[in-house]
Amino acid sequence: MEINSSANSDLDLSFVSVPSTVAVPDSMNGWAHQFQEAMMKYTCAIREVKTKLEVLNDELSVRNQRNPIEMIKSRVKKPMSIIEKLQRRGLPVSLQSMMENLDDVAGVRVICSFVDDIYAVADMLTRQDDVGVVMVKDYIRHPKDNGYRSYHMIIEVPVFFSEQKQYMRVEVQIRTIAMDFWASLDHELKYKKEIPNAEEISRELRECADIIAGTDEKMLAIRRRIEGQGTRMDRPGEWR
Ligand code: 0O2
Repeated sequence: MEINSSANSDLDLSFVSVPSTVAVPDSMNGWAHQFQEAMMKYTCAIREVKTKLEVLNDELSVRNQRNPIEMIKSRVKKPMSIIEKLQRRGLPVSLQSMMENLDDVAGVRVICSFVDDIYAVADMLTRQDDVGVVMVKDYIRHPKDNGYRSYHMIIEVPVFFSEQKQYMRVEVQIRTIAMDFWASLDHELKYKKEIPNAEEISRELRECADIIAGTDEKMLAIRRRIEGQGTRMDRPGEWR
């Protein structure tokens, strides 16, 4: 009998994007220390959520011989993006304002193979009694006009620090590999200042988003047909 001692080996790919030194903008000088502490707390919240997801993935991969999660990425929002978002929303630029108003300072992105895995992971997370769901945006059933698809959740998790328990908000984005590929390219293009033929590119990206959605649907249907014939997919995509 073979026992997989490292059911979660695929998630070795996961990483937390936290810079070791954070460049603090001048406007934040007065509260640099508190800011650093807040970022540490958000990083801990990310770790809590990642552990929950890794546990779910381990359990399901042993039970179903299939990993629902391909990869987990995470990041704490960069100080300049925090300031930009607060200013764009006409909110005060302060630590308190950030903690009260921004739900995506801590972000976890979960990349799944199939669309049904997305809903299964979201459901399992929602059912955990220490997870509070603050908001859900289903951009898969209701894609954005530009074609963006992903399942977004704002959740609140308790984090136990030395002196107190603090509820921290984390944005969890769950999407398929294909949706992630599309969103990465879209994101990259958004940050390019001068794009020639921007309108045509947007139209083509929209077309790609629809093709990708169709492919995701087909892949799921194929998997279900294979499973329906009693053949279990033996860790698809695993490099053996
Ligand atoms: P980053 O660098 O990923 O953190 P907002 O648009 O942020 O003011 P809201 O309600 O927070 O308002 O936005 P929403 O719709 O919940 O989406 C927030 C995040 O989803 C974005 O974060 C992106 O990560 C992702 N997202 C949403 N729409 C798109 C899209 O059209 N294309 C791509 N590639 N990603 C999208 P940030 O803060 O924009 O950026």
